[in-house]
Amino acid sequence: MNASAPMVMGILNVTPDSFHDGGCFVDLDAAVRQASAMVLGGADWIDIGGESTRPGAPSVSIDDELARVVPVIQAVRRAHPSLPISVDTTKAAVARAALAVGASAVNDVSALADPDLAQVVAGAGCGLMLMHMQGTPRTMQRQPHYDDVVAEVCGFLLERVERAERAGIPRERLWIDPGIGFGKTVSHNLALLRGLPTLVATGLPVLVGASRKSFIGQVLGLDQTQDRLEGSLAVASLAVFAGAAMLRVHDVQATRRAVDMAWAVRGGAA
Ligand code: PMM
Repeated sequence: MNASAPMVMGILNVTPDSFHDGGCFVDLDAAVRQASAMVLGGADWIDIGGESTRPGAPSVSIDDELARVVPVIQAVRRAHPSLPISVDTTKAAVARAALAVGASAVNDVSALADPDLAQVVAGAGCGLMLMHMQGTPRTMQRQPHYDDVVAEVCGFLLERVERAERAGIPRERLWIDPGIGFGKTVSHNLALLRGLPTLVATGLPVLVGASRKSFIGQVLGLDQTQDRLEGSLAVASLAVFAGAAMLRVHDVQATRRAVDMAWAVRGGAA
């Protein structure tokens, strides 16, 4: 069980096409202002990404991704010298450049699909978030299938944890994430949220990213991502109750309050 209150990771997508905030923070000043607002709202981490992973999204070249994320990480680091910053990338070259300008961890939604990424993380001595995905963003929502979604996602993540450890990344620097919305139907997502205690029981810190995702829209009948705050807060609160260690969210201040309240009801780590 976590010893301290769960953390809140604020999302900063510097992409033209992310599903909720695409295009909002492409400008450098706007990105830094948003990071500062999230810190003020109670963010423990800021996750900076330059490649949209929404279903069907086209892939982005290394050069384009570097041009998007490196200046933003540099500027956010300058404004917040001790803020934990993760770079949301699947590419070793992008991770290397991001770490060189001040990122503190790599958030890899492909969980080491790039064989060089583990070496980069091991060499930098930084943290690594490993997320489960079935397929690729281009194909993942076509016909996701599992016999036992919780067992399969947990087994996959433990295999990737082993791969990371073999590459020289100590377990203490790893996070696992069920990958809500990545190759999952609504019922797979709900089953994974109900099954979070299975992931928590691994002893690894569990990161959950459900903020404003489409399964919330499908459950509540809300097409617009702008209308999904309450659903997101409900999921965040329940994830905290189940033992999640960090929530990756768009709405930092609201989530911070929901998380702290859920944590108090849970009785802290007790
Ligand atoms: N979701 C998105 C992107 N990166 N990283 C982790 N670890 N977990 C997630 O659930 C996750 C992620 C997609 O959402 P976005 O477009 O809002 O960034």
